Amino acid sequence: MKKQTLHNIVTTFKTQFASEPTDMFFSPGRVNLIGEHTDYNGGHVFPITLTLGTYGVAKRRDDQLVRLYSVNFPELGVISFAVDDFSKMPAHNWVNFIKGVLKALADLGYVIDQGFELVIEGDIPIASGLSSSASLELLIGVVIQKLFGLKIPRLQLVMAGHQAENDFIGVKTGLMDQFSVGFGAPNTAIFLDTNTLGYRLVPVILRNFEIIIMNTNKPRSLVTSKYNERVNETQQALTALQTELPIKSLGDIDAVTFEAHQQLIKDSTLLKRARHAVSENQRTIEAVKELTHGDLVAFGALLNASHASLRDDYDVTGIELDTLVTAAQAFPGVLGARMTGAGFGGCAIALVPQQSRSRFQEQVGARFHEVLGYDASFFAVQIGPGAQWIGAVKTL
Ligand code: GAF
Repeated sequence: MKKQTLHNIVTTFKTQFASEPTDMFFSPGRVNLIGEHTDYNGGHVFPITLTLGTYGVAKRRDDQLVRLYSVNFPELGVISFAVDDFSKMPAHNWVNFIKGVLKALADLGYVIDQGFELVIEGDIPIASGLSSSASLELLIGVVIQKLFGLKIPRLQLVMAGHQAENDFIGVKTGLMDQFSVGFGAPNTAIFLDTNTLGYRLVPVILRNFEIIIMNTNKPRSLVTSKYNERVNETQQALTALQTELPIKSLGDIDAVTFEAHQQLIKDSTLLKRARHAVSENQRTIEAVKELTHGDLVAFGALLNASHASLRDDYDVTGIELDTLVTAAQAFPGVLGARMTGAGFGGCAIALVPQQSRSRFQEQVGARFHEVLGYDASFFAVQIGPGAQWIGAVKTL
């Protein structure tokens, strides 16, 4: 935990609200190792939670007012609203995620009839595919739980975040991000079956390799419409397959069954989208096996295959991500690289020999600059805990 950030937001809280916060919270970002665009298709995902995330300090109020301030958006100042005001205000930016979760919790029957004050500060690059939004959604979940003494099962907090994203914000995402932020644990990845919600924590042992996140620094424009388009396309492909197969999702079939029935999907674009969803699900299951057996070479090859499928069949990469991934894959000793998250900009990951970190960044960074004319950024992954109450402010 970053003590400096906590000290900073406690001080900001005192300045903005002229009182002391009582409790401190942290909620991480996530990076998905493999299993991309499978979570709304009933497939598997394999994310890890980062030590980067969103910090918050909060205090309950005696009236019904909610007052919020983000160090990342000082230009918005303090935003206030009644705790039962669920109106979406586009100009309020990050606050809509909070309102969405408050509404979802109210829909679940949790009565929150008192307000609170909250200051947050995040160190996840925003709109970079590292789930700054799920981080915020789960942060407010743990804040509410603690401040109002509510016993909310973790899965309900996850569902509330998911509902906020889907119904309030309007991106028809799967459950991966909120689930990962809610259930993440240090040094492990979450192997989640989005069909059953069964999951297993898998130790991430990379020996003398490390995962480097490569940020294109390209804000993900049009991500909502393009993302929802992919959701729609895979649903149409599923409907075509269901005319002969008794399946509920694309995650229910393997590659062999898919090939045997693919002629049911007449449209060539829909066929490619479905092929990605089915093959990526298989790769994810394989990748977890390989990582568990310690075969990092095979694991890395699956990362490469995942990127190719996201580029060629799912069409969610683009020149920025492809440039980074191609340069990373060509770097001596790198075992694999792929885009991560929704795509259309954002971040990629690479499995890099530890001793090559700085040369890797220099070389891949130089290639990116040469092609795109601006800089990418790089950082090594550390796998941290899920969303949590850190403690009372007086213990800081
Ligand atoms: C975004 C979504 F929020 C996730 O649910 C997932 O679909 C991901 O894109 C792509 O794998 O992060």
